[in-house]
Amino acid sequence: MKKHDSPVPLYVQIKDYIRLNIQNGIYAVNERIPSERQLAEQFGVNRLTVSKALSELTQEGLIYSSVGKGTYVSPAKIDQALQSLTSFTEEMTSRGKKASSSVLYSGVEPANEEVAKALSILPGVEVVVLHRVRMADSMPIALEKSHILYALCPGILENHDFSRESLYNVLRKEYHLRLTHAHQAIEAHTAGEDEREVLDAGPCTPILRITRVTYNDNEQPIEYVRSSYRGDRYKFYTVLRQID
Ligand code: 16G
Repeated sequence: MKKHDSPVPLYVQIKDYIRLNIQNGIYAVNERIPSERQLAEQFGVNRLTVSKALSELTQEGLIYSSVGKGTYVSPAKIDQALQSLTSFTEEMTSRGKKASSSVLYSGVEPANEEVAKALSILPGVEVVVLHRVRMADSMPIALEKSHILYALCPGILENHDFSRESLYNVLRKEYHLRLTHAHQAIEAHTAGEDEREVLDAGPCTPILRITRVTYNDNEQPIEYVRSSYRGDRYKFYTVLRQID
């Protein structure tokens, strides 16, 4: 099975083997995979090599370990197509998951330089700030820090409970704001201290940091959001077509 003369390092071969077994359903979701010792015997390698393979697969979110109990196959990542402007609630609902949030902070503040630039306003102008941990079926998925020009949605924090309500829904239905398009950037990082704490992540957990500015049909910026998504639980995909 393993090829000692292959240019592909042994731990990578073991990773590929486990990944393939997961993809083919041979190792099923939430089921235990062979132990480090069994894999080491099967591949004729030392346990350190297997341990390296398992630790990288853990970081990639394919498997997880339970102390003293073994290593298990993770549930599939939640994936989001980068094509349409959707809210977290819409994304989760369309997958049959229940969206909820834990509100870490909410308030009205003067915009700092960064927020002012993103929203095309002057620093010091009042913005609504909302920090939420977003959850799918009670599992923490992302930390989102949203900023919206206060003048566009006065009273929003007093009248709504964003631990259960959708921000986009309120902005659209109550404040009649048309959210038509967004500019979004995605960068990879490992979890920082605040992300580790609120997302229940480890120091090596991959994080997708996203910044989004959402506009109305007059090109007016409506919201500026900085999010941190757990890269081991979430993935973004896009369809690419050849330009004629
Ligand atoms: C999504 C958006 C975020 C928006 C939120 C509203 C990304 C990366 N971000 O999470 O910008 O504020 O949805 O969600 O997709 P809500 O309507 O469920 O509160």
